[in-house]
Amino acid sequence: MIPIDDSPIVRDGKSLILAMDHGLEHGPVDFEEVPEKLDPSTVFETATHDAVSAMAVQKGIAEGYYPSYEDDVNLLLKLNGTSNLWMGEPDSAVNCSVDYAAELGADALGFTVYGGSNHEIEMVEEFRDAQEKGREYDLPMVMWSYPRGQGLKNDTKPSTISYATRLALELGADIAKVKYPGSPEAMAHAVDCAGNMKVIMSGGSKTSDYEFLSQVEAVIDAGAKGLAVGRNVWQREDPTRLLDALEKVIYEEATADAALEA
Ligand code: FBP
Repeated sequence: MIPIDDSPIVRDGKSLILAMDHGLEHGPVDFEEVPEKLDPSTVFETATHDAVSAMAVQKGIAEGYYPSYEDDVNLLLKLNGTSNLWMGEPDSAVNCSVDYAAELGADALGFTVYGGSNHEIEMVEEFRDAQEKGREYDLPMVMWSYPRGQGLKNDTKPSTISYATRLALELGADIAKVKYPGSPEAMAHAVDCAGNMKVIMSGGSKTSDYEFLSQVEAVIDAGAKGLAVGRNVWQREDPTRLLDALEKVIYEEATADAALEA
């Protein structure tokens, strides 16, 4: 296992990863209400906030924009991804090699595994290659551990999320990013199932400041080590205000109320 606490993508044992791979995963629809965010530079600017420990992007965005931000932003290169145009059983094409991610200046790697998909076997084999190659560069691996497919589509039930964290531990992830399983108790169990591997919560679609911060507070209380978030930050008119509050809730373990009052 990589000494993950020494990684630049971890601050005081926690991480706040700003994700912006939505143009591939969901399509331009996620930018309809914030068309200015179609320009990736605007989100890289947001990622310069101290609360953000890494920005997760696909290869093309890294190639085109990261050179201007490499002094101020840590790069998490997402190695696979798939579009919403794909209608088949959940799968994710490997779009970037570990060698090329390292060449682009990556500080960490990201990889989706859809446990339960008909493509699980191939995805896990691809994950194996990326994880082992990443070890040669000391690049930590963040698994987007999203069981889905067949009878499991978009499943967030507690037993599934616990399986997602355990699967990530056993396959050699350094951090597992999972959906919220519906309650702090369920998140605490998912964290227990992960052993000494860090679990972070996936952001989800935009909610109110209070609702979102309260959920983050609850998962931090449950032992999660942070967040990988996209829309809940960059779809906001003032992402900095929310990042100021997230910094308090995640790294200082403040309550949502206290973070919003400050
Ligand atoms: P959000 O916080 O906006 O949900 O982003 C996190 C993320 O994992 C992104 O990296 C990715 O584009 C998206 O969610 C995928 O979510 P889903 O597969 O559920 O549509």
